[in-house]
Amino acid sequence: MTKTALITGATSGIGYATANEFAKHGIALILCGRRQDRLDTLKKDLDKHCRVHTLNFDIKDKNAVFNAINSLPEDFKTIDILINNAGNAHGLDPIQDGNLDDWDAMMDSNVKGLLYVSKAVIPQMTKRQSGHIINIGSSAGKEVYPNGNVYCASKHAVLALTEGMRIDLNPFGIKVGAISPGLVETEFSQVRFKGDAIADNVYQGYKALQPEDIADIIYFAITRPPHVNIADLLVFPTAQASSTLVKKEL
Ligand code: 8X3
Repeated sequence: MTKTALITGATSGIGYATANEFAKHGIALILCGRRQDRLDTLKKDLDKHCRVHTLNFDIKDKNAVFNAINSLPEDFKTIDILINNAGNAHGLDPIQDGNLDDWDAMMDSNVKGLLYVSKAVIPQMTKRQSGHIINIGSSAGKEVYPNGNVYCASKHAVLALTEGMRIDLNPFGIKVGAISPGLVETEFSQVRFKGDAIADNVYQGYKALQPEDIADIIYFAITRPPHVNIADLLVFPTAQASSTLVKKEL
């Protein structure tokens, strides 16, 4: 039977690439994002491959999350796969200079938003005793780097929550895992540096991961046999050895 996947942050980057990858394989899609125009375009593009429903909300807004997910039409109500992808970095400052709004934005989306969406979806999975949750972590969830402080903390929290979910949902046969990418060339750095030209340097001088590389891995993870769960996967571009070591040719 065709599966249904809900993807947060589907309008760009890894979420967008994952939506396209899943669509190729006919998976029914619930695409969530803050930008209605992008959701509309995506729906138009993917409609020919699979059933698509869009939900326009900000995962930071608790009520909006529950209203949107509770409003799903009957034929999209059963969510087999949840991809908790939405999240961002804001700023790259030493802790003593950190901006409170940046901190709030990261904790509210990367940690609390992920929790709200999970809370809205998990009850139907426990009821059916099936489901698959993939949280998009980061290499920043595995190690802390200079000025990464709060972003790294938020991604460490994502990995802790992944473990917590896997433990608590174990009796229900629900798969839970995390995919943790290093440097992926997306709007990520534009957002982190608030449009500053410095963002352009992040992906220069080496071949960064592309969003499609991660989408490919996510599709691999969701297509393993029922007894196989990809619990935790760290993915770097070949040029990257750690958060602070990248072999660049400039
Ligand atoms: C994105 C990777 O190195 O910018 O999560 O933290 S990094």
